[in-house]
Amino acid sequence: MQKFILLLLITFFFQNVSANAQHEQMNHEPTQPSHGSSHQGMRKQMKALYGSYPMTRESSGTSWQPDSSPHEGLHFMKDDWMFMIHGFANVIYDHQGGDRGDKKTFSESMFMFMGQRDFHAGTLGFRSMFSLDPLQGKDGYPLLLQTGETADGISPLIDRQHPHDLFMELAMTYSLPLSDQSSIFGYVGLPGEPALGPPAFMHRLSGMDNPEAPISHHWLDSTHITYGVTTLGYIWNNFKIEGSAFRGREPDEDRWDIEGPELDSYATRLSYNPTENWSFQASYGDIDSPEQLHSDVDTQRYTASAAYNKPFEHGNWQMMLAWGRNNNEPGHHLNAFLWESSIQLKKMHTFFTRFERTEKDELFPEGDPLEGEVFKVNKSTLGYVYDFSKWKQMKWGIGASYSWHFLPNELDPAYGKDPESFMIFARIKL
Ligand SMILES: [Cu+2]
Repeated sequence: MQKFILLLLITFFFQNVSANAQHEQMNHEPTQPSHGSSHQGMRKQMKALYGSYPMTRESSGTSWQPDSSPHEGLHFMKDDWMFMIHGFANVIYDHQGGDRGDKKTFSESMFMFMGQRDFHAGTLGFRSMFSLDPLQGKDGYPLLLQTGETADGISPLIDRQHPHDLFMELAMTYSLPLSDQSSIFGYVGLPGEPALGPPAFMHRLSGMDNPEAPISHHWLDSTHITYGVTTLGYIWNNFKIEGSAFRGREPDEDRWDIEGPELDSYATRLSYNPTENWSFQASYGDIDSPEQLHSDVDTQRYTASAAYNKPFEHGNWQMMLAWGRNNNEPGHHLNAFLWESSIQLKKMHTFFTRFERTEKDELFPEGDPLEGEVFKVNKSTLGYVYDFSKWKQMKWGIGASYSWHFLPNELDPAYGKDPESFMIFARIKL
């Protein structure tokens, strides 16, 4: 069964990569993604929240992605307001292999509702985002090598992905143009996303179709749900510099509530979109006691990422390369690298890959002889989604992903030799 799925994925992948290459050859001048003509008219009226650039540049929180990224979700106007809704729900069968593997069927979802209007000389906006992930139960879903957060407030989650909170973002924004090319903006969220890291994985096109959370999540974008965020930023042309004060502590195991804000941590980020297809960011965060179970440890986080998006006649390609480093004080200084890519063809086929290399020191629980040891672990994922029908803006699809884990030999007794995993899923996407 596993071999069969794998073979299917690989066949599809290579067939379409070659078909894709042919497309590119036939169209020397690749065109922009095709929006309907009514859409085009509307697009002119739609402004970005924080500055005078295409609204497709804006991703999660106050982060940027390449301008040429396709529109997501459904837009509509009412009086002076423009609204956007966007979301997905997956039902997933998860099979994680090896001695630490486990199985589970669960759902994963995200729903987003945003609005904006002109207000005095600037743009006022709100952003809200919800997830029914808490239905997964407090211990989330099995995911080999994943670490971070807790299910019970006593022991850490190991080889499991924590569920996201019901309230992922409730934020207000305001931006004021200073000239044609520049603006200042403010963002306040409870919860919200501070100016740290690349766009969160479920919001970047290169990562959103992959049902698995990255194992480098807590090196790159784990602050995307933070209870208490204030950000101030300045945009000049294709540059953005911003600073945040936020709560360092990650969300606790009660996933249904809103936690109290605090502003004990700081982050700053520089973003640059030199052309419509590229987006770069570098950021630094001084995070106060992020982990409930290691409350004496502070983390300095460095991240840098490059995202590339390329629309072509019948599809779109996006990829991202990212590096994250956690300097735990006291503790280890640990690096993570991620490369991911997603190709969509004819709005029907999506092929995605992700490669990660992460230094982990939390793979063994307290009391284990290997507790606190650092291991360099690698994971590669290949996946495919087929969206078989579309009703209005709603897409229905089925997909699968397959992952290989390449581990140092010292981990063999715990994990078995290089375990493999897969997920099969059905989804609705708006
Ligand atoms: Cu997360």
